[in-house]
Amino acid sequence: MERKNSNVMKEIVSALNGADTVRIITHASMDGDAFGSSAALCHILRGLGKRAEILLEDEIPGNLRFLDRNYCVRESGLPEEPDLCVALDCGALYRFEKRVESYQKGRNTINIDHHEGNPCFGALNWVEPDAPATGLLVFLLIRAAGWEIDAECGEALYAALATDTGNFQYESTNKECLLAAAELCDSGMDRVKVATEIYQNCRPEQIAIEAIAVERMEYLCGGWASLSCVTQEMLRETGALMSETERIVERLRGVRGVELAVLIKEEPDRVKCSLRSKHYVDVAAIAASLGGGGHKRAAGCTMRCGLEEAAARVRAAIEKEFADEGRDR
Ligand SMILES: [Mn+2]
Repeated sequence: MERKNSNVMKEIVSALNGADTVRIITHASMDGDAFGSSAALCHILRGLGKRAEILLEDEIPGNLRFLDRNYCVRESGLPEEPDLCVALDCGALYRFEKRVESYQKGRNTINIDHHEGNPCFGALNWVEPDAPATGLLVFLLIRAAGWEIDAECGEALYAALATDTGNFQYESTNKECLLAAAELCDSGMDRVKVATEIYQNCRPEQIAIEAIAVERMEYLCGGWASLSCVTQEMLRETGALMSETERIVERLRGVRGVELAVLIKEEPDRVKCSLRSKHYVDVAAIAASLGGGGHKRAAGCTMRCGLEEAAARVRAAIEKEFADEGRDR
């Protein structure tokens, strides 16, 4: 497939080829695409004899730890100014706010991403909002460079594609992505292992908090929208971690008739909000109106206020969307 950004892809390949030290950064609260695409690139670069690391600011979610092969550091082991810093799957600098300085210390900086509205904060930017996952861009990059995809790289990229497409269900799942997944099956990776590690590997604490959130779910706008929350008290009560609440919003969207689903998450110092839509609502626009961003069918925002105030703002945004939507019909 001819890509509109094939020139920048070539420039990125030559920047990677020319670098000896590479710091990879992905967003905080990593998901499978963030960590899978980072692990794949780190593995490839180390295989090429380079010093590469993934610099983290928080924990790797339990169901993604199988992808880590000592790629991650919390204190950089590289020179303060590495040859190259690569941001993967980061729609904006605030997605890795504690490491912005480390990123900008790179002699050269690259930004590879698929979030709408990415402000192109790198020196070299490859941003494709139509791509279903950053993992697909990393796959295309590796293939264009002629680097070999072995089993370890294959499973990391497959994890990236599978998670960001909701197991190849979302409308972003295009033919190119399915062909890439098929090609990754030739890498020798164990596709079933990836699926069971990621999806059939929950701690009972996770199931417990999912149950409470589903029980507390409420319907808005006559069942057109669904809303629930995760509070600090629920985390204490169940022993679950915030990273174990990622699937809840998918459950909320899964209800027949629901177009828009929202999960409000109370963190110690702020409130985060995950938004999903099924067919047509542009949740990236709603998230943007609340100070966040993302994709048309999956987006998020962070609010510096209490849970009650955040919930009120979110409800107002949902009701406004429903009213506007009714006017269009
Ligand atoms: Mn992604």
